Amino acid sequence: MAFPHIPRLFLAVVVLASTAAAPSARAAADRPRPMNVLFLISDDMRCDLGAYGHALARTPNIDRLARQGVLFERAYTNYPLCCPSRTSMLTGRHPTTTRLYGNREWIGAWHPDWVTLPRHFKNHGYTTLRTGKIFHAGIDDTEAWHEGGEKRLYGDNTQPPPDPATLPPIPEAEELARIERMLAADVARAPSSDRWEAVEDPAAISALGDTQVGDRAVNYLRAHAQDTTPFFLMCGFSKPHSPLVAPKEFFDLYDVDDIILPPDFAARPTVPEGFPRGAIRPINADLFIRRDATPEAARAMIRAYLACISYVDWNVGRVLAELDRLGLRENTIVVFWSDHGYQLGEKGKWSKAGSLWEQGTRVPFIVHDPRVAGNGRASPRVVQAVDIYPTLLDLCGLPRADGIEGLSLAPLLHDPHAPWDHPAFTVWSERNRGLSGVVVRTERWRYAEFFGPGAGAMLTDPLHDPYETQNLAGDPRYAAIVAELSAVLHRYADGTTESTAR
Ligand SMILES: [Ca+2]
Repeated sequence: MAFPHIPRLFLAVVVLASTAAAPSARAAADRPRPMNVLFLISDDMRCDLGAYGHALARTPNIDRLARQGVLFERAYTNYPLCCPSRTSMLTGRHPTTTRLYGNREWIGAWHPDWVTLPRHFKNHGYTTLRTGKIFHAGIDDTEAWHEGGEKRLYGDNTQPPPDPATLPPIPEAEELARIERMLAADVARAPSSDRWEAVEDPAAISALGDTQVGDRAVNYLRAHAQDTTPFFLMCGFSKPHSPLVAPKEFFDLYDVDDIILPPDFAARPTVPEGFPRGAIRPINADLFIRRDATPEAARAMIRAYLACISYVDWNVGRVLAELDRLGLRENTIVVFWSDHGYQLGEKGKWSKAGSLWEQGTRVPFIVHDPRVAGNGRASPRVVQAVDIYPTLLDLCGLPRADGIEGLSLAPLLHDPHAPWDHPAFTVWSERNRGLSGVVVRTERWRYAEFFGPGAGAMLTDPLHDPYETQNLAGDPRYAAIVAELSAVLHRYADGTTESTAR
């Protein structure tokens, strides 16, 4: 059913209006005006938002959107890295199908017949508008947009990665030697993005990337508010991705002395006792790269991350304010989503890359469709990024594109507590040889397996152990849960995992 969520009153008005009209006019009147879509994306933002219960985060605009729409409490990325996550979401296919695991690949080179989300809307009469980071920096479905498409800089190699089943396993000794070389590398090679900065100069603030992304979104809304065709506007902010640069006013919202470090804070990446080595990469990928995090430096970095979140919130706020000012809210579906989560010092990790932990995989996800009955409520159900594509098609009454693997979340937008027995899956590939880790998330449990070097299993209890300090996978009391979730995990991942043969 395409519109299970349209209020009955609305349908009644349409029916009454149509009975008085001439047959040809009636056909047009029967058809509700297509909904616009405003899809707001944040980069590397975990659920440190007021709406998600964070004690310090100042995010009034996203919080307001959450009160207006449906907030998903358990939404997960399918891959904790920018381009693979976005490629999966924008093609409506799991990473086990895309097999795109890196930041320099363009899915269209491997699968020119796959229709991306913006292209599907373009093909069905929408004006498609892009501002900011959508697929990835240097990667774009250039032809999918009426305005804002950018030249691709990477990813025109048409060769997808080889089938992992055809590759020999990496010997453990070789893997350990690789890690040793990485750890011994020159610290000066850490990128300049490993830092924070509070910007004060007004001209510099105007020139910040996300300020410009928000300006462009506002300008698109003004230019297309009166169009007879609906718009599909994607707006991708790049914060709180490193470097943590934001206007000083957002740093001033936080006192560094209020920042409390996580209970499993460590100075450097640390595999907790009893967990598989593959669960934590030995070197951070975003912040504190090849350098220890002191408690003082860690608190300053977390404050900067929160400042960047408040800066994104401010940008989101002015785009939504323009939507309201133009009277577009009632016929626009607004989505807010982040491409993956992040670890801020938990287990010594400062990144998302390789994180199959709750902090790395859980994302903020809010949908406001003015027509649905669930608005103003939160959904505790487990949903995943691959569901976004089919959901938007369903809400907009567009046909389902071929090959789409996700599920429409329209039933949960209508009733956020409706039965929904679908786990979420997040995967990681360490060397682009197949999957080196998979986690399955149910409402009750998190269960992961790691393959190849550092292999092992972990079961954690997010209800009683939110920082995931106890691995229950080897505890006989949980053997039945492990067996059940392992079977679910392998049904999902079979044929794509790295060989564990020695
Ligand atoms: Ca990202």
